[in-house]
Amino acid sequence: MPSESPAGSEERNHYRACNLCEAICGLEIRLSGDSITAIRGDQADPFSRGHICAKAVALQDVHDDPDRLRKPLRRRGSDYEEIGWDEAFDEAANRLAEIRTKHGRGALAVYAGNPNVHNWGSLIYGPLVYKALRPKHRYSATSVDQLPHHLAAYLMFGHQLLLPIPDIDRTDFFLIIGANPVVSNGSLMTAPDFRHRLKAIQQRGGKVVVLDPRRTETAALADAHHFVRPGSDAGLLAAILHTILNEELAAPGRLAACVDGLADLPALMAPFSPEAVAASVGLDAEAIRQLARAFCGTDTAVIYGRMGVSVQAFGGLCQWLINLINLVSGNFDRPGGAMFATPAVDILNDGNRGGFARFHSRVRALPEFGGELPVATMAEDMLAGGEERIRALLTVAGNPVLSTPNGAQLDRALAGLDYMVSIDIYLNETTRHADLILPPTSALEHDHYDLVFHLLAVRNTARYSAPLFDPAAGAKHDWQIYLELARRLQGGSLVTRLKAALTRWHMGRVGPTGLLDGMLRKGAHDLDFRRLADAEHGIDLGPLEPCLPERLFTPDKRIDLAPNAIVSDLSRLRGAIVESARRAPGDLQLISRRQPRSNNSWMHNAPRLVKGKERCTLLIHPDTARSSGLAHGDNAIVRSRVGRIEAMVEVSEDIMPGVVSLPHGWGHDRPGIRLQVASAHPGVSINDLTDDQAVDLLSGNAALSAVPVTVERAQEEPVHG
Ligand SMILES: Nc1nc2c(c(=O)[nH]1)N[C@H]1C(S)=C(S)[C@@H](COP(=O)(O)OP(=O)(O)OC[C@H]3O[C@@H](n4cnc5c(=O)[nH]c(N)nc54)[C@H](O)[C@@H]3O)O[C@H]1N2
Ligand SMILES: Nc1nc2c(c(=O)[nH]1)N[C@H]1C(S)=C(S)[C@@H](COP(=O)(O)OP(=O)(O)OC[C@H]3O[C@@H](n4cnc5c(=O)[nH]c(N)nc54)[C@H](O)[C@@H]3O)O[C@H]1N2
Ligand code: SF4
Ligand SMILES: [Mo]
Repeated sequence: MPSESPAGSEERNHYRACNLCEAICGLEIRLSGDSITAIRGDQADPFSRGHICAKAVALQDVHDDPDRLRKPLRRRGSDYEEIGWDEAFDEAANRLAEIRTKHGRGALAVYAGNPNVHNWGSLIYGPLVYKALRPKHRYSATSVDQLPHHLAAYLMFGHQLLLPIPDIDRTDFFLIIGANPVVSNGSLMTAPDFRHRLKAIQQRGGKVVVLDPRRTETAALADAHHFVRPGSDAGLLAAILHTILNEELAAPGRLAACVDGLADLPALMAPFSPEAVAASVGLDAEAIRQLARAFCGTDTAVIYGRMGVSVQAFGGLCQWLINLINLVSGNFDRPGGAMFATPAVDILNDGNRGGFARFHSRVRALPEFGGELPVATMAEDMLAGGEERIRALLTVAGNPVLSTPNGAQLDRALAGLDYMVSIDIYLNETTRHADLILPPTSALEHDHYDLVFHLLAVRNTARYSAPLFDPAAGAKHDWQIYLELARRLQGGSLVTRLKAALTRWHMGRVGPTGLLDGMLRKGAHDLDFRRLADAEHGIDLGPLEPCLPERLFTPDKRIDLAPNAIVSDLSRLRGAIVESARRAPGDLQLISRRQPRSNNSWMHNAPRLVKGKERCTLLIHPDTARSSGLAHGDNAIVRSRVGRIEAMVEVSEDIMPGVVSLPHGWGHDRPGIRLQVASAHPGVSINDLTDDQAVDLLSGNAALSAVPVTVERAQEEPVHG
């Protein structure tokens, strides 16, 4: 209930879901008049139960940020001028259409970044622009992230979004490989308050085991942690499966009746005995066997792997093997194993099911997935001459200069484009190359429903967030920007244009809010907009439930355990295991890390999140530091095939010898950006070291992990620190 404060301004609470990460925590935002006085966890949210992290308060900082763009900006020479919306829409559409007419669709590209997935306006209305513009080159942050998960899901279950979620609230054995949910708050596993969920596993007598080249914040809470060599996981996972099959621990249960290829697995795994992979992984064969036995010896168990086993040279094989281990051990579509959510709005039926290798990238011929090309090829497809060279780019909520491999090369490529438009709230490392920036409203100025994360959640829940503030005068939501651009860009026959106009008219009239009611009514939980909106803390819809084979999207409702495209990649893995034996003891590998007060590249302009000691440090084991002539606090030069950076050394036993780690999302020292706070805490970009040529050849995902680097002591004093 609103109450009067002593000053007389009305005090009230507003409840909403946080849109910053996949945990979608419920927030209680305290207001006095129109000012936010506190942001806390919403204790009454049935899913997040009051949990929030340090980033939530920065929603206010972003909203109030004087650097956040509020009007369209047009470049004039090296500066920008504010212009009106209509002029901006006309100019953007005219220039893009002009380039399309002159050079064809091959000259156009779109890059969509991560916050799109956290913004339902973008998710629903973005496709209108893509359809109207019809760029030949589409990219997104997916191919520096979870692409292998989609590939495995598409080839095995028939839909790229039918992603298995670890049922952590009921499992007895949680095996985590290449993920750090205590810091990331979970990914492709929406699990707010992960820390307590992990502790609950232990309190009911279960075990948590972490496999990671760093003893992470998650590993520190686990029952066991093993260091594994970066990039060696596919071999390790294959050896676990090998053990399960060889020791007759397999028990796929009910699902045996709807899988194909089970009988092929022993032969496929034969080359990957624990002995064959042990040296490359850095774990002895007996330890690998024990892991497999412990996994199968528990009532319920689930293995879950994220970024560390996705953004690497064998990401596709890793995600396939993870699914197989869960399936073959009988921990699939069963409480305590890997399951599927039943969201109140099911985007699977209408969504893009996937599609693989129907066309290829221009220079390197890497395969598309779901209509998108691997972003590791974007810069070369701008730089290399010839037909279909990319000349114009639209970026939406993305910062690929900092987030994609060989960012410095992309930086140069963007500078050479004929035209670039960005839909973004900041003038940052990427958008500084735009001729035009179209800034949408802040997250607190629009309403929200998580179309994606309820689908990826460890429990079925639903939550609608009303807008907190009215949009600033003249401001436009992301979805309104898309509608305006789509209207101006739509081509095709008269019939196509009329159909598109009708769709836009309807979608423009009702907005995402108006579409939600219909989506809820079609869903499995028989909800409607009113009921959902009235439940301001969200609605609990119960635990995950078994749903196979009905939920499968394969035409025969069967799971393909051994898709040809994936199986044929096993020979590349065999080669890499042999090759790894030739690695010299002094060879170093670089990996990334996430930090509690960072959110990819775009929240370093929030003063509360960047204050304190330098965080963009190079983590290195004491033995490696010694043999490299480095000491704690030194400034180190790190070199890779593509670049060189300098960072302060942080010596730590928590990282594997021979491995070094830098956080990602930093590097705010590029000229021309308008991020006052971030510029004062620039750090360096790890993606000036990661290699655009290093990809998972199967999926096309960037291999951001296990980058070969050298380190040495810089002569000068540290630049940051
Ligand atoms: N080396 C290395 N690289 C990585 C990773 C790593 O672990 N290591 N992680 C990868 C992963 S998982 C991801 S998801 C990518 C992220 O890659 P990107 O999505 O390219 O980068 P972000 O840093 O998320 O940038 C988001 C952009 O969206 C803008 N923005 C924020 N909110 C909104 C909004 O509501 N509307 C609009 N229009 N714009 C908005 C921000 O200003 C910013 O420019 O980075 C990847 N890169
Ligand atoms: N605080 C915070 N939270 C975030 C984000 C953020 O930037 N900051 N970003 C959000 C986004 S977009 C995403 S996708 C999620 C990601 O969520 P996670 O995947 O949980 O996060 P990461 O920290 O990237 O975890 C990857 C782990 O893999 C390890 N690793 C690296 N290379 C290898 C390898 O070769 N093998 C193995 N086994 N492990 C390896 C790393 O040491 C790290 O611990 O986090 C989300 N949440
Ligand atoms: S964990 Fe994620 S969703 Fe929860 S408060 Fe932090 S940033 Fe927001
Ligand atoms: Mo991500």
